[in-house]
Amino acid sequence: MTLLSVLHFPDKRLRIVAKPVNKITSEIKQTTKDMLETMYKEHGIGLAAIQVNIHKRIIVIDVSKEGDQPIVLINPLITTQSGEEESEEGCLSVPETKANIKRSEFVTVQFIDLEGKDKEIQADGLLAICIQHELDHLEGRLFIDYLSKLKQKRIYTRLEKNQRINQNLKE
Ligand code: GNR
Ligand code: NI
Repeated sequence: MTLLSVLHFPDKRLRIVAKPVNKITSEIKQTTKDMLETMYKEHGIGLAAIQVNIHKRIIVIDVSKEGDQPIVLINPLITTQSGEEESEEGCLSVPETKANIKRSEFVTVQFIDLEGKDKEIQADGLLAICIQHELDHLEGRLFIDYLSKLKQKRIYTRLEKNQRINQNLKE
């Protein structure tokens, strides 16, 4: 078991477009375990591999109250979406920031599971929102990209300093 460290905006590595997984190797399985452990430890409901500096199309999600219903999605693709709803989002990669974001209300997502089998989930509510938030990460997108330039600038100014301090601590 390994806790992974989560990249924080404005780290440019959060903008890298993730590559598909070709084969479910033991390394991929280990990565998903480490991601789940990291997500639970950070009290997140989802985590995309890019957030832990792994640029592959892997997502883990658990929106259950007890945190006992992990979902692993590999190479996920939204095939249908409908409706619209706005809700408050946060992101482990954008600390201390919340914003209302409009998303589709219902989504269907196709993916492969850890056995390499094709799967499909139909989601609504928080799961649907989380799936869309995580799929954005795979394209190098963050929820704050939907905000006005002014709001983005304020968030940047607030977080850029921390990022610099953290960088210096590592060196
Ligand atoms: O923990 C998280 N909570 C959350 C709340 C509303 C909408 C999306 C999310 S995902 C976020 C974890 C995270 O950053 N995943 O990428
Ligand atoms: Ni996020």
